[in-house]
Amino acid sequence: MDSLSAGQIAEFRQHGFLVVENELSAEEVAAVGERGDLIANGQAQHVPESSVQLEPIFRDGQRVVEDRALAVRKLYNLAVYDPVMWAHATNAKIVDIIAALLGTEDLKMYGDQFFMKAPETGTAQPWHQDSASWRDIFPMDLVTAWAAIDDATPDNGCLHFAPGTHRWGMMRGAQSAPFIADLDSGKWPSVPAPLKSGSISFHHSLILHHSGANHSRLRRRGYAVHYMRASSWKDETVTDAPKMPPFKQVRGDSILGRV
Ligand SMILES: O=C(O)CCC(=O)C(=O)O
Repeated sequence: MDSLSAGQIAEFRQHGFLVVENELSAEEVAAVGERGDLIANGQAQHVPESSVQLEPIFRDGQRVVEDRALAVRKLYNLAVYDPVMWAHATNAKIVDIIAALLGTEDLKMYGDQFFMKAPETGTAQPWHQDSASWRDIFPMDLVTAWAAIDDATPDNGCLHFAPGTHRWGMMRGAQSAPFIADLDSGKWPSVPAPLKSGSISFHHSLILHHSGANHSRLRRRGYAVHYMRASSWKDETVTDAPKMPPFKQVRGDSILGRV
């Protein structure tokens, strides 16, 4: 059976994102959630401390909390070190969908981020395009699988997407500011993407998206894995893009001279 219908692929191409419900089992979700908490608590020696980023109020000492998992904003570059996260990144259910959306079985992981968004203190993620950061990777046609570990709702800071904006090209700083103002004022439409735990949203690397602060008493953890074609090319002359660990093959073949 195909991982996605033709209608779902057309929806992704038109809107730049797609929600797939009930993709992960409760066991798969628990494994990723527990491993994320372990890493956030500094109990996984195989993951470097540089993969842990605290929320600003905990970083500058304004607030303290006993359970460090509740002070972490995000964890990143986990799957290159951790077998549980790598098992998730290579989960055939997810990779089949990525292969259908990117039109190839030759796939690499660009990176991964575990967004912790703790109750009451988890901060917002402003409107952005992922490829505006990953501007050394061409074509700018990567796909993120964002897996809900907890239920994600408008109240606890679920993702919001601006449908169709992945067709506007890459914009940075002043170039995107007027459109972000339009999104904030409601002049241009955006939609929340609430997800039940175990559901996954897939989004294009050029779509404008954001998430709100967590105003609730519930956690909103989400694990995002970013995928690209193995035929992608990295422009080594771009020096202000994130410094990433070597890109791991997720499926299929690597291609000489490419990422
Ligand atoms: O989880 C969030 O709050 C932000 C996620 C995001 O921006 C992404 O996965 O690209």
